[in-house]
Amino acid sequence: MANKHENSTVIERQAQKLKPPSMYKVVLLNDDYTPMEFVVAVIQEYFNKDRETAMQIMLKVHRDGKGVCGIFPKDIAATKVDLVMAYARQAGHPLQCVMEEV
Ligand code: TYC
Repeated sequence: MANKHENSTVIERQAQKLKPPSMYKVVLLNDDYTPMEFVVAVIQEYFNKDRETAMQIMLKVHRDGKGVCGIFPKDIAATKVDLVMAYARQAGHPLQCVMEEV
């Protein structure tokens, strides 16, 4: 902030107040129609999980209704959601993918 006083200008140091960017969980939701194998493939391909981890996440979603596939900065999370939703629609499945602020 510039502070004018008797022909002199003092530039005061701004307090450091930047927060680290918010992170977002990318979450898959359960439904009754999307094949388990499709969900496992999605988790492997879009979230870089091995087959065993992808199977565990899929089964957690199937049992509990939702499950976290990864945690990312906002723009990356939004892109993952868009890509997964587009892939599911193109394949004709009602799979839902959403993001939640951590
Ligand atoms: N419930 C689905 C079935 O029995 C499988 C499924 C798992 C669907 C995870 C969506 O996010 C999901 N075929």
